[in-house]
Amino acid sequence: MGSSMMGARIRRREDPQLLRGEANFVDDLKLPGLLHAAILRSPHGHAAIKAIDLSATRAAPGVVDAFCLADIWPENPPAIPVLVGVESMLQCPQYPLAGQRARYVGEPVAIVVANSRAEAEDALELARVEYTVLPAVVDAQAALHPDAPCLHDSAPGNICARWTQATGDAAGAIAAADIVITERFKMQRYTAVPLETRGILATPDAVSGELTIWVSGQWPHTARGITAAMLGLEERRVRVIQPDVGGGFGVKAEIYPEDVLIPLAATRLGRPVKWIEDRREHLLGIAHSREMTFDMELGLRRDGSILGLRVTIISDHGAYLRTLAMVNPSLAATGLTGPYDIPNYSAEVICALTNKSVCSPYRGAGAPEATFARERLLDVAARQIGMDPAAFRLKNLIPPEAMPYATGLTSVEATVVLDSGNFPAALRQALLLVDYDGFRARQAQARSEGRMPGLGICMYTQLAAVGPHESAEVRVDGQGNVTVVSGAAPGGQGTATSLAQVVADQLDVPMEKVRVSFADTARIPFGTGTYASRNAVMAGSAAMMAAKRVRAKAAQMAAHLFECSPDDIEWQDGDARIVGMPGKSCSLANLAQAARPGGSRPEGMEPGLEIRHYFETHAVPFSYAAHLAEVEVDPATGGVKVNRYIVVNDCGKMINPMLVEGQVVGGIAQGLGGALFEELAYDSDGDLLTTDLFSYRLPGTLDMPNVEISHLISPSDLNPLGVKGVGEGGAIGSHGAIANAVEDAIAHTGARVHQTPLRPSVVWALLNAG
Ligand code: SMO
Repeated sequence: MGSSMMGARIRRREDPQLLRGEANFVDDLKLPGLLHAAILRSPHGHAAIKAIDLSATRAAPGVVDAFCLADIWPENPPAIPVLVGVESMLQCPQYPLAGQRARYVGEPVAIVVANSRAEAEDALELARVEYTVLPAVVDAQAALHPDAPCLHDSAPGNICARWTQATGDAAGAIAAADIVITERFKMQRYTAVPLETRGILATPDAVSGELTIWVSGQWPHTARGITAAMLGLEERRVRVIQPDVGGGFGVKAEIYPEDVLIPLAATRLGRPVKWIEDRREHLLGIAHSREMTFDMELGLRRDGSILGLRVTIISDHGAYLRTLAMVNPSLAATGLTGPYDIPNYSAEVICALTNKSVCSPYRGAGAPEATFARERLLDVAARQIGMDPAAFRLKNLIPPEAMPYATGLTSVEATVVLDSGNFPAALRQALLLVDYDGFRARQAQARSEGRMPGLGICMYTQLAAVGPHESAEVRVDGQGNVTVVSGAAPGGQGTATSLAQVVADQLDVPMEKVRVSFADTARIPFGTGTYASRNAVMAGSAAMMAAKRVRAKAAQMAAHLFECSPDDIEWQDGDARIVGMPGKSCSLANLAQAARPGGSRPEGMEPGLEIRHYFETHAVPFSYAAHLAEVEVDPATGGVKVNRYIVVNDCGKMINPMLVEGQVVGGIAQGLGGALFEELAYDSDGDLLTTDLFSYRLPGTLDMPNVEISHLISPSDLNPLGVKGVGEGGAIGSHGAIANAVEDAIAHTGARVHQTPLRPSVVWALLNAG
């Protein structure tokens, strides 16, 4: 197209509003008569609830309502449904409020609604709950012990799911191997911590009978369906709107108890009710993630070729299974082979229940964990056979001529077929950029001076965008303005900018003419939402196809006006004209006016220059990257400084490389936080120790290296844009790169890295263990 906005580094149209503080987050919405909710939460990791007395709470100043589970549902309360499960999964549902048992600290037990949040919180203090404290189990391995306290009668032994994911014959390959490497790696529990916590505002309309919900979420259409079903409402009378969202990262896609409680309270009271999660509640109750242990056996030939990999994954699920229950373990089990040719593979997945907050997807959803474990294992293996870790990887990466490469694995989201790419080329380019050989010389020199630099390599593949569909409506009005309504529901990643680019490009109009709106169930009947790095691929393709069809319709309209064949229509600067007749042209605005209802159109043409398109697919593109981290460990303190970070990224074609790079850098910041600092730590009673941002250490700008990014472009054949998702990638490659770099820095002392986070105290202990 003439305007060629595809691939342009265009600044985000979202930013001026955000920078000026003019964006509208849930908490910015003010409605007359607004009430505020506060949630009473279990102070115990595991306790039987004997009685709840809310009489003093209800009598407190400003209080208009207070209820517990039995007040609303004396029996058969609705459970939060599991949308992504596996066959072996047992029922361990969470209800909107704890009934007879509380299973994690922070679990909602009752709700108070008052004229102000302060009054609601004060009234909570007057609630009397009689608990009998039960023994808690907070460690997944301990939970699997026969004597461990059992969380759910429905899940004996605290195993809520257990299955095997396999291709080829891993046991046979390992038995036949020259060398077998056996290791255990563990990633800690941590989470996304978006700048904006969760929040929800619900308001009923007595006249229309409609319930409107504003929520800081990721998938309004799904949230509408679940809320309506759990509350017994007609779906058509529930409208879910997602205003500006300050980061979702997966954790806001989960359906939480508050997502049901607030609409329920609003419906009971006939008034708007709002709840904004505070930071303590956030750390207690937001989806936790990443906590997995990998017991791995790798079988090698003496020449360094990988014959087989056998793994047991223990996934710590926390106390319940909610909507996205099996995403993380499934994506970990099907992501472990990554970009490598590992024909014989078997993973046993054991999902353990513990008295901790519920685990769910967070940026990468199982892939960061699996990538960390695999890339650590590969470094261990290379060291053991005396091979350079880069050469070892190059030997085992899937060669470009083997693409597309079917792994033989199928996750809960899609079949794992690596669609396109050149993995060895990405690694070679990264090694060149870091001056790999030069680094080894510099490292030897630095070591002789008592310093400890290290370089780590990590390769990953990412299941990048899932279907089954996304929607877009493109409309041109009589002024030539273009409106795009998308089923996507972004959380700050610049989707409005990229969709505007796609549509402006197709229609050959200036970007300013294109307005993008989304995340409102009343504006478009079907929408999927934001997760799995899917917006550019799914929402982008839907918008592109809708715009393409609008343009085709406009050409037919022009042919009708000019009394020629649509084949004789060409476009110049957004105007239609007859081929070879420069004098005769018609603007998009005029074509939209001509196409209005009541006008003259070609026979059979629907009125209006507007198209709704559903892009439907079950095939999934895979993006990938090589990450290289150069660190320096301080031998005195164990502190790790990441000095250089190189990414060779391939996400197919790019709509806007600046947005892609922003996503990569942001993902690396979250991965670096997990690799080095962040942890949701519990004590043995199930008390969360990290309930504020002093004890939960987030990475800051001073922790971040300057990330050097270059791109390979292997277009995807699976969508008309040729793009692949990239939003999660930065967070997938960083733990492995940084952990491998840390071990590379300290390996000469005999120290080995088996888990994250690599806080100074941890690294210091590794250095001083001997
Ligand atoms: S962790 Mo995600 O929103 O697939």
